[in-house]
Amino acid sequence: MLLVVLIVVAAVIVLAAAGFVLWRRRRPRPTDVRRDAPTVPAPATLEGGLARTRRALGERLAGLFGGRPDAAFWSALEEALLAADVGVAATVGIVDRVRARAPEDAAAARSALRDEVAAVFSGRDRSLALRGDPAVIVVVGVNGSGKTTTIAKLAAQLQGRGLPTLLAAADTFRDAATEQLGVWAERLGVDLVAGQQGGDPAAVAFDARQRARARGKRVLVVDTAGRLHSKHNLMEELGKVVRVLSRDGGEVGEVLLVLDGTTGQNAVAQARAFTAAVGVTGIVLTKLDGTARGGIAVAVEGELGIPVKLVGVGERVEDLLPFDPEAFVDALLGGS
Ligand SMILES: Nc1nc2c(ncn2[C@@H]2O[C@H](COP(=O)(O)OP(=O)(O)OP(=O)(O)O)[C@@H](O)[C@H]2O)c(=O)[nH]1
Ligand SMILES: [Mg+2]
Repeated sequence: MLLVVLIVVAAVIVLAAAGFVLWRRRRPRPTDVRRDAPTVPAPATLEGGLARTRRALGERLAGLFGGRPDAAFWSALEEALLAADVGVAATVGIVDRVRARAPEDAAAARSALRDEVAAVFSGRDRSLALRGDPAVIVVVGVNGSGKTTTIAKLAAQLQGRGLPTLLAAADTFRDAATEQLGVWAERLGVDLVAGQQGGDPAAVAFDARQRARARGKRVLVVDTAGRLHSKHNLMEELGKVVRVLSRDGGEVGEVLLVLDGTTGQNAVAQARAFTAAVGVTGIVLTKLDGTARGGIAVAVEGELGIPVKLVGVGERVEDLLPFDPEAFVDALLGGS
């Protein structure tokens, strides 16, 4: 009897061991898992974001810079810059200055062009002004330009720099605007203050600043409702938001205007109107990834003298980059 029990126990042990070995063999090894896993998304780059613009402009310029800088060359260069949305005023100015240098050949013209485009961006501070307690950033722009998405990206960067940030959902106009920012806030682990639908955006912003102070936040970022730059009363409402935040020992360090990079020359008109109404301190150019006309950065900064501070090159939270003029000119025209 004892012998039978021993045989059964031994058989169970052998079977269990065989089963374990088989199970280990079938289980994917860590290396297999890594090979099958989706690849980590590549970090966003200005060069990547401007790929379409570079292709379109590059094609035109490549043909051009093979020849001599004669009259046909100068008008073709103007056309190429206009097609990339550099704008009439900036294009005429740049081409005149390149021409005045009397380049002897196409290579010299190309290098002069690079210098003159870079000169449009020179001498401006592109860092975010984070003065005040808390530092206040008000984000404005027309409908759908990318304000809320930019705010989410920006909040992630600020918190990543160790600056506790509070978001104010002062878009009390559009249905679901607060929810949209709320989803981002939850995903990023950033605090949010919201008001009532249809409420006064200036009151929401003021209340948010009190709470930011009470909670020891370093930065308050205020989302506002998209508005047509030609609607006087809506621009007035925005003026009130900025005025209220400047009271009571407060200061608005940045009014960031978000411009959709695919809009074309209308972006310049938007920049003019928002600057007149609320004193824009910096431009965020979004959706550069979706356009072959990234030259709009030259038009806006060249005509208004307001620094482009950030660029959006995609919909992911990491797709917001500081605007680096040198990298921009290289990406636009190819390295010299
Ligand atoms: N491809 C691309 N899409 C972007 C970028 N920035 C924003 N978007 C998209 O643009 C659309 C509008 O973005 P929102 O952030 O809602 O724009 P908004 O200005 O807050 O819109 P309103 O509040 O309605 O005025 C969304 O689908 C975003 O994902 C960008 O840099 N690249
Ligand atoms: Mg929005």
